[in-house]
Parts: sequence; structure tokens; C-alpha cells
Amino acid sequence: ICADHRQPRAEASSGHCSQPGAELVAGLSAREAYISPKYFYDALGSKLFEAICDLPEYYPTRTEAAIYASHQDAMAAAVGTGCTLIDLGAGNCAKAASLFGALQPRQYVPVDISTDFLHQSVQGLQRRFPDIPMQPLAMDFSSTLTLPPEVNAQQRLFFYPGSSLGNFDPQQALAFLRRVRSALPSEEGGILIGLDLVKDTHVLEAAYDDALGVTAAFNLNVLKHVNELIGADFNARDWRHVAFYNARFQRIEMHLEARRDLIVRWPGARRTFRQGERIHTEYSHKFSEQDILGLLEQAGFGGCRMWFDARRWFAVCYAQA
Ligand code: AVJ
Repeated sequence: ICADHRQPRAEASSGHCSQPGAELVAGLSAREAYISPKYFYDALGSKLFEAICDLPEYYPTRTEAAIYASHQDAMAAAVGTGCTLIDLGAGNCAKAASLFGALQPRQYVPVDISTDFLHQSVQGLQRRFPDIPMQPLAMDFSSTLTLPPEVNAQQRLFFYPGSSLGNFDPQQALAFLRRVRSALPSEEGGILIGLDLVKDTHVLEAAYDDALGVTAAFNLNVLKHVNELIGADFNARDWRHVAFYNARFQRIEMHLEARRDLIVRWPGARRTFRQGERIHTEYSHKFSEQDILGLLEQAGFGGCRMWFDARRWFAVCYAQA
């Protein structure tokens, strides 16, 4: 272990390190090694996530899409038309685009850490919707939500779909929602958030450990990205994808497990991993309706409205500032 970069997990992953290098090295040097899930999303990682969304086992994306399809008019009635639509973790922008017709946003602001992927997505989208002004922002919004002056301040709707909030632990999730709340002037605008609900363990585990191994590839790809970012020498062949549901904490956990004893080097340090030792790469928390209402209320939002799919596997919630 390289001792001089040790840092408690909560602090490191809540984004106090502005340099990816420092944050990654802190995580790799921690007694229980971890890599923040935001590092999944290099160009290939974003494509692998798109492929995950097409898997039969990965129900969240198509379930959430079905909720938008059936309830877009009710959502538009709650939100009002002409909002400034700020899409956090926009990716391919497909979910927001499915709401353009109903919401008629005055400006669309897709925000994503995956710069090239974001710009490609927006290019295609702008051609489909030439009348909607678009202002893509390539940034890591997990630590700060400061928006440039190009982003219209009126009637902001923060759109946070895909249960991405579940990647934070509950304390970080609350802090994040409070930051969203602070980015809204009082009594104006709100948040439209999609969250995955607690359900049968087998359904959950299959969604994160699919038969084709696409999720395994998505998880292992983070090692390639880390190699690029800090010059480490991870070999993906030495690691195994591990995913399971931890009922006590209501979360899927993803890890990478060393297949043998090995040493990983990066400039200035190295670390040994024992066979079976794991690097934690992602939590995906699952929520109850009460969890969602409690979180939004504690973050300072009110007037929550929720929509579900027929099986109640997923929830979309609108809450006002
Ligand atoms: C996009 C973060 C919500 O947690 O379900 C998919 C990412 N990880 N399969 C999720 C993911 C493994 C996804 N989020």
C-alpha cells in the first residue's frame, strides 16, 4: 500500500479532489480499494452502457422509458412548458429527447463527464430538434453544480433519470439533492428524477450480471480508463466482475476481484492485491417510495408527484423547489 494518499472513502468519492489522478490514487491506495463509478464513462464505457440498456436483463432503462411514454402529459402539466431542461448525466440524451414534445423546453442543457460522447449525441439531437437551443456542458457535476451564465436561470428543471442518484451512498445522495435545490431560486423550478425500486433479488442481480457479459466488460473497462488517466498497468485479464445485492443496505454492489496475487504499478507507487481481493467500483442503491419522499423532503423539495410502471419496478418523481 502506498500510505501517503490514504483518504476516507466518503471524502474521496464526494469529489473534494478536483484532479481525477489524485482521486483515483486515493481510492487505489485505500485499505479497501475503490474506483468511483464516474470513471466508467470514457468513450467506450458510454457505448458499453448503451449496450447494457439493450440487454434483456437490464430492465431500468426500458421501464423508465415506458413511464415517460405513458405519463408525459401529466408530467408536463406538473412541470409546465418552457422550462430550462438541465439533463444531469445526459449520455445519449434519449430520455430527455423523449420528453421534448410534451415539455417544450426553452433551452436544453445536457451535462455529462464523457465529453466526446456528449458532443456527438448533441450534434445528432440538434439536427432532429433545430428549434430548441442546446448548451452542452462537459463537466463532473458530482462535486459542484455551478452553471455558467449561458444557462438560462428561469424555470429550471433538473432532470436526473436512470437512478443515477443510486450511485451515491445515502448521505452523499442527500448532499447532492441539496446542491440541486440550492441551484434553484426559491419557489421556482424543480427536479424530475428517476429511481429504481427495491424488488426481487434475482431480478436485481441478473440486471447487473447479464448472460452475455456486457456488464462485466463495462466494469472491467474502468481499468483501461484508469490506466489512461494515471498511467497504471492494470491488466483486465487479471480481474473478475463481481455483482450482488446487499439487502441490508438496499444496494447492488459491483466489484473487481483479483484472479491471482498481483502487483499494480502507477507513477510513484505500486500496490499488491491478493487473490480474491476486491476493488469496489459501484453501488446502485434501490429505493422504496418512502425513501424517495423522505430524501426529497429532507433536501428541501416539496409537492412531490410520482409515476410508476405497471409492475412498480421504477419510479419517476417530480418535486418542486
Ligand atoms: C446509470 C448508474 C444508473 O446503476 O444501474 C448499469 C449503471 N452499472 N449496470 C446503474 C450501471 C451497471 C447504472 N446507472
